[in-house]
Amino acid sequence: ERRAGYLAFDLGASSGRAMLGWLEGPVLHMAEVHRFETSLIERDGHLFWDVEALEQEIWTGLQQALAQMPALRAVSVDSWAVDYVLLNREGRPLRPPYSYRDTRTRPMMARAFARVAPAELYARTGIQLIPINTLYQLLADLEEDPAVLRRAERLLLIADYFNHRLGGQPVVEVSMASTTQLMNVHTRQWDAELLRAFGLDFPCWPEIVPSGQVIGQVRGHPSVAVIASCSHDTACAVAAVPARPGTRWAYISLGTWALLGVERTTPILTDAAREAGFTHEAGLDGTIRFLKNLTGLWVLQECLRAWRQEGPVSWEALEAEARAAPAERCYLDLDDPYFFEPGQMPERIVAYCRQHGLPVPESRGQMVRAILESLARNFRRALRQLEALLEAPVDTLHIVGGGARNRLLCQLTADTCEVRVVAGPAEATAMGNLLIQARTLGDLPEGYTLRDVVARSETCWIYEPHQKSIPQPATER
Ligand code: LFR
Repeated sequence: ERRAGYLAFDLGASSGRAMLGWLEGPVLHMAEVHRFETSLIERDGHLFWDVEALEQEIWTGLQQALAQMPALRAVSVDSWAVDYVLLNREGRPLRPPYSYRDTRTRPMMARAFARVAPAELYARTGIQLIPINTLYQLLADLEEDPAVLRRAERLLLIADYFNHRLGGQPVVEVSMASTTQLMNVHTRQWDAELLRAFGLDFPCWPEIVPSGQVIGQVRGHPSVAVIASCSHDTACAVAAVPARPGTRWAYISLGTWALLGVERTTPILTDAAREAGFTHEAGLDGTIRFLKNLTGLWVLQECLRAWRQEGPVSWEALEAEARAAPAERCYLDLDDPYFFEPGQMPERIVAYCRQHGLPVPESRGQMVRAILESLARNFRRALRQLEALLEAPVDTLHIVGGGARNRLLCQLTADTCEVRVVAGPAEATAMGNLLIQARTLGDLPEGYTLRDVVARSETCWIYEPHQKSIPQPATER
């Protein structure tokens, strides 16, 4: 039995898990109590999330957590962004929510720009112009099924929906709200003029609440608070980057996506920033995540998924093979929409190489190498764009999220970007979620910031460019 603590649900595009956390002085301890798949449903050629199944898993996770920690103090859900659930008057979904990988939004950006010019949209929201945004999904709804929006009592984004199912108020937390591209970057409220301009001024828009707020109690467990930590997973991850004040640091939150950027207090709403695809997402304590969405481990995950259907695959063996494979034979533009949809990834890579006159990878190891090198090159391009926009160099690149465990990728990134990489925590998202809960309840020890606690709780690893030795720990413990 464990002492009092917090429960984070972290829902990712491929899996979700329930993580218990508790503090001993300035050190956060964690234990995973439940893990489950986040299943996509394919129906009539469209992709949906199975929120009913996810909710079941969340209640199961809660039971497991309570069994291990009866004195649980709070719970909070975080998830990927932009996707939303439309609720009827009884608070039930009007339909399963679409996945942002669904192709229905493809023509919608052009439609949107016919109503509001891209420069104006960016000036108001600060959000990058990419088709996954809630805005373009809603425009697709307006065309295909306008009645569903009129019937919707409420629109909640994924994590906010589950916080509500657990017992919290039906609100949207600000880090999540920003990703819709309908929140004003200055006021941090829904942009009423944009809603009108797009014909989206329905009564379904919920209140936007700040990060780190108690929004209710768990149904059936009134002693457990429901907290809106940061509903957006990337906001949790960046809140937990163990950066040292005074360094010029950037981060890559590296999971299915690679979110590369910096934390700021003021926006950079220039044409150059818009054209380079940098966004301004709302973060903890009024911060801004000035970052760019790059494809992360998605293509690799899809290859692994395909190979695992043929038999067991050991990542260790694959990584060793990739290390031994010849370097820099083929560059794949992983941000090409060609790689965006799920399925048949190894075959698609081969076809891509043929089409582009590139040497076709002859083994799984070679394919992994091509993917990782291509990622590192994309990181370099984005990092140089970032430095140009900031008019200042970056001296430390923090890699957080699952990708921090990928040693070959961390070293390739340091080499290719010519920058010191500090890798870890791999569990940044869960740590951010848990520590925002702890802070909300006033449980962080006196004199410690959230980032101080992360730095003391985790061993991170330093990769210098072109180093031949094994990575060194960067620990403050
Ligand atoms: C990462 C992430 C990104 C967001 C993408 C789609 O999990 O939340 O920040 O752009 O998923 O929602």
